Amino acid sequence: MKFRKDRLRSNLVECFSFLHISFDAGTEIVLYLKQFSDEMKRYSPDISNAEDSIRSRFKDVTESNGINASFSITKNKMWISPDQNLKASVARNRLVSLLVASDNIEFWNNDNACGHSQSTEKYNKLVKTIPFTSDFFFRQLFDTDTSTYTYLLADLNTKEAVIIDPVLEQAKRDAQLVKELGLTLKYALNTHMHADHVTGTGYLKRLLPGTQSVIAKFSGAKADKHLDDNEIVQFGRHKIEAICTPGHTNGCMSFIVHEQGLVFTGDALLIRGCGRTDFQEGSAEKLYSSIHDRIYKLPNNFQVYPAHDYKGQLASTIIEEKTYNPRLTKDKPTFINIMNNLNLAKPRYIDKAIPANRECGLYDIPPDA
Ligand SMILES: N[C@@H](CCC(=O)N[C@@H](CS)C(=O)NCC(=O)O)C(=O)O
Ligand SMILES: [Fe+2]
Repeated sequence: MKFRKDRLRSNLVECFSFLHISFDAGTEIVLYLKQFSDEMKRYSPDISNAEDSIRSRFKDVTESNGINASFSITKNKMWISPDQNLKASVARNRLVSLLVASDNIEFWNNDNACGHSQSTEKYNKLVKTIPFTSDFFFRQLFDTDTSTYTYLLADLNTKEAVIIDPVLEQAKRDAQLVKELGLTLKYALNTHMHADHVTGTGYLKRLLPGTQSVIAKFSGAKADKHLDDNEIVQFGRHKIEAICTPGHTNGCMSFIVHEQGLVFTGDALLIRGCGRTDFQEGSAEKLYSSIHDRIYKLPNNFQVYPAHDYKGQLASTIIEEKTYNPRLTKDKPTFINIMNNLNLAKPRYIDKAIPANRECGLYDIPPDA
């Protein structure tokens, strides 16, 4: 059963009170099913068995996302007890964000708003993002020459780390940071085969032996590990889901850390912009679908971390981009027209970067490693 869409509650906390979920002592969450389903029926009168749907869907969503929670259902209440290590606030945000993200439970508001741009106008864009769990490490790094962001993520208990989109010229800096923090670099991931800089992957493999290079199967680049759509990459207990978001290149992927409410969008979705589609296997049409059908299906409060920013912006959220991205608030034909008429100069390092990145950076790396 599909509930109708509610973009009314983009703010997770608001959404939460709307759902009438509240806490008992400890980590227990009580979902007041009766009130919730009454509320649902108010917005969506055709729902007959709202309670059953909510119960079964909630269970599916938590189980398929690896949340250990026990359920007990009384007449009007569903008691959800997440595993003991989960703080109540984290559990609440996580469950609600998963619920909101799920395909089959969508909410509906009374103004019938469902389209991309017009409906978002009414939302609260200032969303509460999901707090990181206490065992999650996140660091954003920057290469000023190519305006590239690199991200270091780690499990603070096991010390296993991954790096996303490292840059050759910054590999020594990144390796030093990994060592100083006492981390072990498991994977160097690339969101795509970059055209504007040489990846630091190959050099990091030398500087930090044991590191494995990772890129999309469809990238056409060599690597130790090739990712398929929806494949999971694990470091410690943390998980990244890789999803295909082609358009800038065929092999572009976005990396999602569901639990922390993060998505690394590479050069698919940039802050108030997007990757160009005029070289490699660029396709404005594919990019439009990747963003609308994949990235925008994430919860509104997920934080967006791109591979580049040329204006000093560090991060965004799904709802901000849905609302303010000047290209992606346009309809598809207009978007395609914009993208096909950007007339950008080719990236300065393209002739060096593409052959090097096809070897995942192992080509011509500095001899002093
Ligand atoms: N001026 C930069 C341009 C880099 C560039 O074209 N970057 C690509 C990503 S590989 C892009 O999509 N840029 C989006 C934009 O410039 O709006 C350079 O020469 O490196
Ligand atoms: Fe790129």
